[in-house]
Amino acid sequence: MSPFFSQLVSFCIIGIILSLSRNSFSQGQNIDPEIRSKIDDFIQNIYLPATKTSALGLSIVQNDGEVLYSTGFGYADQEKMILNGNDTQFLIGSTTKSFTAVIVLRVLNEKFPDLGEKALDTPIKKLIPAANFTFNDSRVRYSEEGCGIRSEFQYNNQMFVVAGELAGLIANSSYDELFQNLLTDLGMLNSSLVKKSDDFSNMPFRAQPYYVIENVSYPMNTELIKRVTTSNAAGGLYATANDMARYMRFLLNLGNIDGQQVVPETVSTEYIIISKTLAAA
Ligand SMILES: *[C@@H]1O[C@H](CO)[C@@H](O)[C@H](O)[C@H]1NC(C)=O
Ligand SMILES: *[C@@H]1O[C@H](CO)[C@@H](O)[C@H](O)[C@H]1NC(C)=O
Ligand SMILES: *[C@@H]1O[C@H](CO)[C@@H](O)[C@H](O)[C@H]1NC(C)=O
Ligand SMILES: *[C@@H]1O[C@H](CO)[C@@H](O)[C@H](O)[C@H]1NC(C)=O
Ligand SMILES: *[C@@H]1O[C@H](CO)[C@@H](O)[C@H](O)[C@H]1NC(C)=O
Ligand SMILES: CC(=O)N[C@H]1CO[C@H](CO)[C@@H](O)[C@@H]1O
Repeated sequence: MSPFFSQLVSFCIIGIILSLSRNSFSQGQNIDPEIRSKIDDFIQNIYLPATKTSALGLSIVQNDGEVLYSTGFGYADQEKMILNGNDTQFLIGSTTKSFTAVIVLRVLNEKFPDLGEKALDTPIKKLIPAANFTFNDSRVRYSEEGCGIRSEFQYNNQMFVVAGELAGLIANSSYDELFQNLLTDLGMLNSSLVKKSDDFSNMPFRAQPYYVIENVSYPMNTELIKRVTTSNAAGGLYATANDMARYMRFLLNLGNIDGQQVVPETVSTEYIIISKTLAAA
């Protein structure tokens, strides 16, 4: 993990998928007040003070896709005393990678429907001759080699960036445009990728990031966040707790949200199988 990404851990969005029995609450009713007060108490009185986290967004989605709880804790900005809410934007860091995976599968399915899941095992050059990538290229050239290819799992930002670039090339578009299309289709209207042109001073709906040194938290220079724009596919998404609830509903309902099939069910199933395989590895 690069130092930049490790700094991001002090502000985060937590999404929880609860496997609660459907009969626990009546339809449309929100979270059980007793469970809610335990969660609130833990986050407010234990988690935030112990970790010096200024703000935390939480959304809880039941396994069938019903949003049980979507809320914000703490302050989006401690100095200006701006309360954190379920519409406050947070840089969600590496959770962005899961969106990149959806985008890659979506593009491959659109452009190579006949290949099906084999698209992932097809050499890139066959999918897009113009790609012409080598491991000696651009960002990869300056990375230290940690292990041989396919020999072991390694946390890796660069390959997500490459995957995002390739999805853009294959779609004759750009990663950022594909991302924006996905956000629009998912109805994640309060979320966006970081842009070089962002004027953070005019974005009170964005959480001020903090970093912690020896148990004291300091506001971070938001201009530094723009460094992530070279690696948007690995960590450039600003999202809200409400929007992350939509994303969870989309995944839990196999690509469907509000009755609209955003990616085919086959693609979603593939996504889940790959995720489970990786989690088990
Ligand atoms: C950091 O601060 C918290 C809350 O003020 C306190 O509970 C904890 O003991 C402190 N930790 C250290 C290492 O000083
Ligand atoms: C978001 O927060 C507002 C204000 O606390 C609340 O009224 C609303 O129900 C929340 N939204 C969801 C989806 O829980
Ligand atoms: C691929 O890149 C190499 C090295 O830059 C170049 O020599 C070659 O012509 C390129 N091939 C294609 C198909 O663009
Ligand atoms: C990798 O790129 C560097 C810088 O362009 C070049 O000097 C080197 O020869 C390349 N190595 C290989 C194996 O192509
Ligand atoms: C790719 O997009 C460009 C500009 O948007 C367009 O001119 C070109 O025809 C497109 N190429 C293909 C193969 O669709
Ligand atoms: C802070 C912010 O951008 N809020 C917007 C979130 O999305 C809703 C619905 O599009 C808007 O009404 C809010 O203004």
